[in-house]
Amino acid sequence: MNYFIRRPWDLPQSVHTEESVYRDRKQARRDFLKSIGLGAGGLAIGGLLPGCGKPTLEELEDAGAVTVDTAAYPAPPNGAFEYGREETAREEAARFTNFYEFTSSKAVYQHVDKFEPTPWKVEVTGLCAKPGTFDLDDLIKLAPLEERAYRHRCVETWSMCVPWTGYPLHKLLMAVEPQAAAKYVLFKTCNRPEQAPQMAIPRYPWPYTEGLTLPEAMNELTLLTTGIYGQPLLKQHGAPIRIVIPWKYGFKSIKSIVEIELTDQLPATFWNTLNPHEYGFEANVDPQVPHPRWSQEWEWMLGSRDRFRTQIYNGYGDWVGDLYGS
Ligand SMILES: Nc1nc2c(c(=O)[nH]1)N[C@H]1C(S)=C(S)[C@@H](COP(=O)(O)O)O[C@H]1N2
Ligand SMILES: [Mo]
Repeated sequence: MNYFIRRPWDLPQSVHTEESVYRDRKQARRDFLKSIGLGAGGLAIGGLLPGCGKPTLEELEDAGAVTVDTAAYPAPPNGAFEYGREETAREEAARFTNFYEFTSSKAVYQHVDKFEPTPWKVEVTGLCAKPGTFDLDDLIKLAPLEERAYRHRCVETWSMCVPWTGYPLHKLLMAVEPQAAAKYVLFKTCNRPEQAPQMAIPRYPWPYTEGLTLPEAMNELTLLTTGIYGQPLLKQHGAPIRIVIPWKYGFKSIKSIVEIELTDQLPATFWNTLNPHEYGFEANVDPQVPHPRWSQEWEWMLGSRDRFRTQIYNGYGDWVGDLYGS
């Protein structure tokens, strides 16, 4: 049997089509439905198209809210980071998310009701002197939380500018004392098919995994993240704890992690396992390396749909260029 597995880069047409063209097509579709006497039904169908019937911020936050201690929020901003463009509206970021454990659509907030991100533990294992299992509360206290204004670039060409709350992952890695043989860091998302509907579909290589080289994981930019917009992460953003790696395509920024393993083996990753011929392990943002099916030269912002030229390392070359000899 042939399965079609929808990946982050298998997009609804709206994403790759100029918005004006797309709107025209939508209007043409409505006109057509009207012409065949399906006007009202046509509107109902139209309501299912992306961009129609937007949920309110309150609805999005209600759907994704998590009961955790909010005493540490908002954390002080780290002045070293600026977007260089406008911040994405909170509701735009919260309604358009990628989280395949729940759905292949962007409306993840509609599918997270059963997800229980508390209590939560993260196990740190493998090639380190002090492996351990950390409760979320202990993890949050391991280093001071700060807020960082980061650009995020999805491999699908959308991008956003959001303030994350967290601390550099190197603080946790140093606490467990990596051994000399450790070359990579493997991250794993929780495995909860009873709470995350799409995890019950076995043709995907669950649980979602991602990986970095140890120097990438130790880089100052790699953020262990517990919050967004000055609040704990919503479920759809990867509550209660995720990694954010702003110079790599978004699929590297793995959500709702339960395990971090130091290893000497190149980690197998979720998307690479599904489709080895598309993006590789490194997945640095690079306008010169097209996706096999589209160019990466441009990106568009959630909400405003403003277009910008894609920057090498998503504009973070000063921070990470020396990892790659440039
Ligand atoms: N576990 C898990 N992590 C994930 C994903 C996912 O499907 N599952 N999607 C990735 C992709 S493709 C992107 S672009 C970012 C999106 O983060 P956001 O939804 O908070 O904007 O999460 C990444 N982390
Ligand atoms: Mo993505």
